[in-house]
Amino acid sequence: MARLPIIVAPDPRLKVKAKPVDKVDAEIRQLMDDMMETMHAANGIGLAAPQVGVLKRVLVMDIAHEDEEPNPIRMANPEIVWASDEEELREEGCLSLPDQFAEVVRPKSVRVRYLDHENEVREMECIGLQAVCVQHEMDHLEGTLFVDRISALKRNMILRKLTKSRRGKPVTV
Ligand code: GNR
Ligand code: NI
Repeated sequence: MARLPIIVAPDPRLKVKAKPVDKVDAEIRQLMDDMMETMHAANGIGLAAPQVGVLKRVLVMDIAHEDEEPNPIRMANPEIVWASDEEELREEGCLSLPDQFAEVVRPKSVRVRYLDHENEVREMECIGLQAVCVQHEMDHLEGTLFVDRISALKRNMILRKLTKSRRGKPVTV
């Protein structure tokens, strides 16, 4: 297991569409495990491979609280096969946009088809925070950040803050 550096916006690697995996083999399983460790260490509830510089359609999630049993979920090539018409507004954050938050509208629940860590096809219905999280992570696989789903005014405020806070610090690769 290894912790991987998380890329912070603005960075061109966060804007690229990630490529599907052929199959979930030992290498992808290792990536999933490293991402899970990285996510837990950063106190995140989700992490997509592009955030650690790997442009593959892989994500991990765990929305369990610290005082609950962990519920780690690993997905490759996720697809939304159904989304509710009903939408919900929720505040989102992102490990690639540290300390920035905004309200985003998304379908309230979604059904996702994916390959699990054993390369088995699975489906999972996500509601509440898990629905928000899986859609947020799948956006990363398209090169989309939550700020791309809010007004240009709010987006530019957030991106300006991040550029400022980065000034004078070395760029992490
Ligand atoms: O840790 C995270 N919390 C979070 C809160 C609300 C909506 C989405 C998220 S995902 C985020 C981790 C992250 O950046 N995943 O890509
Ligand atoms: Ni994110």
